[in-house]
Amino acid sequence: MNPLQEFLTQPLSFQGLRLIRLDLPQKEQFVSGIGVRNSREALLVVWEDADGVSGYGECSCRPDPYYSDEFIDGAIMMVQQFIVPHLSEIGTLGDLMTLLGRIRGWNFTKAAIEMAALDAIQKKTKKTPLELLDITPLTEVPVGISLGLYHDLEQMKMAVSNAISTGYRRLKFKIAPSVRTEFFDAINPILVDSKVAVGFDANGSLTQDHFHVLDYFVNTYGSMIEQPFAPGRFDLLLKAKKQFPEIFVCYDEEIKSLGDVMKLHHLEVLDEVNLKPGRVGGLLKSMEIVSYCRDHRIPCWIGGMFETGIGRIHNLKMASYLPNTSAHDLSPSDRYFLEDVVQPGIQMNAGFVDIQSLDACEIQPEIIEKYTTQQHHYTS
Ligand code: OSB
Ligand code: MG
Repeated sequence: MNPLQEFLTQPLSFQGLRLIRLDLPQKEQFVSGIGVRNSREALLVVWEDADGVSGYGECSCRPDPYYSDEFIDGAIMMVQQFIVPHLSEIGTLGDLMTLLGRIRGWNFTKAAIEMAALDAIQKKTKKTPLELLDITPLTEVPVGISLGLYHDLEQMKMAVSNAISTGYRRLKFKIAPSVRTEFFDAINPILVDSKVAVGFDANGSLTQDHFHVLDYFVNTYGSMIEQPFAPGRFDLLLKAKKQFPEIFVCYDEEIKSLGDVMKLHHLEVLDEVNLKPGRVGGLLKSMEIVSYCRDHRIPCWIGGMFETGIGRIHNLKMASYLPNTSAHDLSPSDRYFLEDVVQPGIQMNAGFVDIQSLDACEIQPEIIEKYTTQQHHYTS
């Protein structure tokens, strides 16, 4: 039996499943090609096993379908109608993976259930499938920040100098057709001086009419451009690669499976992967992508969805198994929320999160309760 097959035989019992919807106030408004956000609606999943152990997961899709086709109300309905009715039949982790594997799509939802179940297993056995990657994990994970679109230059300058002085290893700027390139002309000296790595994320907002935007960022910075076009527009990717041979393209929304990674790789348009474990259906699926990227020397880093501390800690642990990455979009808690659901919040020191320090971050039921807007409990 291969090691993963063996891991799937781990016993997993089902007693109850809780879905908890929260609305967490953000520290600051965040604007991107997707929309404007002032608070993070989040969906927590708690797996309760027959021995009274609770595993925590998070479904990190947005409340609306503007990043992916999943959205929170849909996720709740998916769990209620197609997952909960079968949970009593589960005896092993493999049984759960079979149940989830039958469902097409709904990756964030499936990932959250898997995350909660794996958390329960880890609490009992101290085992994580990540160990099967045969990689010595990092003790400190390098972190980058994702900065929104700015409509005020002074505000943008302030955000950039704060991010640099906080120690972030990479600054990723949201871009869109409406982006003010003259703002970038103005901050360029600050970026050059700081020598910090930069990247640009269009969230799929550019079309054939916006090649001048690409031209500006490729020629000014020669840096990574994340998801320039809508997923599936390989024609535009091929055209951009031809027109700007030095362009370095990273994919986010485009990649929902290992097959998507392979297709882009075979098309020779894949320079880098932003891996969001939720977007590809969970940790086990992410591990296949991590292995493929390692075998083919494709840079791969972990992206974020403004998760609460619960999802972010799981993502940071995954990131520790990517030893050659310059930065992940996994900022500390105080970057996002007035109050995170884990306390102390996730801390960053000089641009790194210490993995061991995460053991001190405890889930706070009273903070969860304070921000809960909706709750469901299903029992066997
Ligand atoms: O495109 O990476 C993205 C957040 C929500 C949806 C899409 C994206 C993002 C981010 C957030 O950029 C990064 C983070 O969590 O720090
Ligand atoms: Mg992105």
